[in-house]
Amino acid sequence: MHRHSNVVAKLAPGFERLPLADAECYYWPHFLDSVQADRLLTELIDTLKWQQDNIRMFGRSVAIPRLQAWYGDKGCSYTYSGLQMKPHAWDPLLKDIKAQVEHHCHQQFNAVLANLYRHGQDSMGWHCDNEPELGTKPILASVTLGAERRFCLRHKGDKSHNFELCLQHGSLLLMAGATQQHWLHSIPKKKGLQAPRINLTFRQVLVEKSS
Ligand SMILES: O=C(O)CCC(=O)C(=O)O
Ligand SMILES: [Mn+2]
Repeated sequence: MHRHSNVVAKLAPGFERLPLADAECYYWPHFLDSVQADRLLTELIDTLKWQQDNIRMFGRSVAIPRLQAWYGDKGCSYTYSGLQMKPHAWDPLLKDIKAQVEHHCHQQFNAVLANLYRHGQDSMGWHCDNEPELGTKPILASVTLGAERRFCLRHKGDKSHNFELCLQHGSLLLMAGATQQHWLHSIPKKKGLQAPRINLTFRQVLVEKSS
């Protein structure tokens, strides 16, 4: 193990590394041009199979504050907070973006979680993406479309150690290395915001041999 080497060795020049200890995160603000980003936002809002999911919290069923949709290769099921998601077959638009992301990140992905934040009251709480299906040191590529929202990061060991950035329309954020091991992330609510935002997190899910 080369402790200080980067997991993501070859990256397109548009990426800039975020100044985070114990993490490997890269941000590309203008990954998609604004024409493509505008078109994708409108089309994905209309065409993806958005659903309102509930999770169990303290023994009660609670509606999560956003809509979501899970797409991927056959067998790429995903479980989080007791919610098992079976993938929809790839949508052509998602497949296109996936190819673009893979090309620039030199990584392969077999599934994507699409989140629709309908307005500023939709959000995502503090979490890390460390589900067993993702393996150790998962690489996640996150494309943002629509309204700008704060993406907050907090170190698990030292809570005073935090960082945030504003994820722009058409941007790409890559999380790799030990990021999920050492950091939590969240999308807080934004007062007064009416405009929607879509986030697509491409993931490589380990497929069970038996499935
Ligand atoms: O909406 C975002 O930018 C974050 C989404 C996220 O963290 C996730 O889907 O796990
Ligand atoms: Mn996440």
